[in-house]
Amino acid sequence: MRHLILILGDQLTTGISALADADPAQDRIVMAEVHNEASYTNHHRKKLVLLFSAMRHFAAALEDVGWTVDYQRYHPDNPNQSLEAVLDRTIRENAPERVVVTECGEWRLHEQMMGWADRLNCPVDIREDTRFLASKSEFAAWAKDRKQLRMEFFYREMRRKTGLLMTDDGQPEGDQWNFDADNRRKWKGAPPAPGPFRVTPDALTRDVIDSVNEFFPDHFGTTDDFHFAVTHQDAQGALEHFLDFALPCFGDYQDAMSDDEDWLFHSVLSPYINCGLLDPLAVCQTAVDRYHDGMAPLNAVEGFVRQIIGWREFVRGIYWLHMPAYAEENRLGNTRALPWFYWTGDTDMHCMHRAIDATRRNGYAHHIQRLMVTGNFALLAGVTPAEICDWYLAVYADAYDWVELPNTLGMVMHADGGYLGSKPYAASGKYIQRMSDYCKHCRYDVKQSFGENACPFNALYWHFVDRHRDQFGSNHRMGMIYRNWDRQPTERRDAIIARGEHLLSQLETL
Ligand code: FAD
Ligand code: DLZ
Ligand code: SF4
Repeated sequence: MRHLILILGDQLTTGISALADADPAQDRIVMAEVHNEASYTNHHRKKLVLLFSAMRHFAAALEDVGWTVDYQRYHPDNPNQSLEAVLDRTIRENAPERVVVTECGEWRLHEQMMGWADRLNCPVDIREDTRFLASKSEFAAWAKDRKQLRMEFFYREMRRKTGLLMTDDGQPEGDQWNFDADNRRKWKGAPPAPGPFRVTPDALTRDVIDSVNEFFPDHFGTTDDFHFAVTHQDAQGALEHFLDFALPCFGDYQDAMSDDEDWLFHSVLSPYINCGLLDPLAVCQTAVDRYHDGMAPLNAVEGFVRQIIGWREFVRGIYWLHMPAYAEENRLGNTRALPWFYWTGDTDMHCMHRAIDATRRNGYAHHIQRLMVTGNFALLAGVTPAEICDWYLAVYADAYDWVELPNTLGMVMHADGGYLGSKPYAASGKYIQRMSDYCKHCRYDVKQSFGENACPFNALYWHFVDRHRDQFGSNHRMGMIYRNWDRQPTERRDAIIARGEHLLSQLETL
């Protein structure tokens, strides 16, 4: 046999580089559901169902077109519970000339992969993941010699590189690179939000649901109402659903949150893009086509494209540029444990309860819930970055270390010194009130900063500002905030700080 081709659970596309020169007559594919991948974090049960079912459907599709696929279904009694052990067995059985694999998305597995050739006594060809616009080395070259790495400038490079939303004479469409300032409307129930694309689970998916419930009873979240796409065709359906019903409003309500709607006008495409069911560039191209066809406004399409060719590529670049030291960063010196209500949703803070409860039910929360509610609270409360990072890695169907870590440790926790934002995204309850209707349903009073019923975000916000004066006092983007704080009467500041101290001493009870 010539090549043994390993396809990982988040590489489910025939476009993957490991298959580039593959030949079904000479090569064999191996795919495996293994304990080590399924339990390196407390993966949401919907994520396990999504990946195992999508892997099984993909393997079946490969077999339909003539491939031999050596596929291991998950069972706790399987003797080989790591990808390396499965490879070891298949190498012994097939004696391939070499193993071929596309580079993976996590440092943890990457380190293991680097030792495979020696330990398995077989050459291993690790290929670049060409699903990304910027390779690791391209990003490193862009970053080299720059004093500051800013997403906005990297994004412009990616716009030029792809030609997306660029005019024939090389200018950004609409004479502006970024329409973020237009994308901050509160949503008051109209226009109606479409809800996500839903697929009724087929027999194979139902089988996976039963296995996940049987073998992963302690994992976070529920498999109830599983409706994710698990095939390329259905993921394409999800993309079209988004383009038809949500994209036109994506920009306007990008930062909005609602007590009634879990998904608003977000695409809910990250679970598919990240595991290979959708191609990121093709997704962007179809959105841009909608703009050119007059079906979606520029602020929506530009905002959407920026998230994918800008933020998504940028965070991956930061990850590989700085790992493994990146995961250890804790520049604000946080030491607090993650409150237990992150796992249960059992808190009186209504915004937190709703964001965590949606996460538990759906394996999904949209960006503003992740950033400005659960993330913001962890930042203000001074939670240890490693603990909050592990939570985000566990609870979302789209979570992989390369994208979760920079978003959490960098964007939310500002623990890396500021690669993902020149100032922390810290906010008081006022922001949450402005962008949502959560506060109307809350036992806390968003207008108060101290006293028993005062919104915890308010005192924690000022406590954060005050305790980090050394880090942020000279940041010109925070000058106004410090001036506002310093202008407040001493008694008021003392009362707020005392309330903050009190809250920090009993986070679990909020
Ligand atoms: P939309 O709002 O519809 O955006 C469109 C697409 O843009 C997404 O599908 C995604 O591919 C991309 N995108 C948007 N924002 C980002 C971003 N900041 N970084 C990378 N890609 C982005 N995204 C993940 O894919 N996996 C994660 O593990 C993850 N963890 C996060 C943790 C925190 C603390 C925060 C603040 C954000 C995280 N994000 C993560 C980014 C973002 O929240 C999700 O990509 C988005 O909510 C997915 O939902 P959607 O597909 O409806 O996105
Ligand atoms: C996330 C995940 C899970 C839950 N299970 C598997 C698995 O059983 N087999 C597999 O090949 N991949 C799985 N994955 C995806 C891998 O963890 C992913 O490839 C690495 O984390 C690198 O991104
Ligand atoms: Fe959240 Fe505070 Fe509003 Fe309650 S009052 S929903 S805790 S921001």
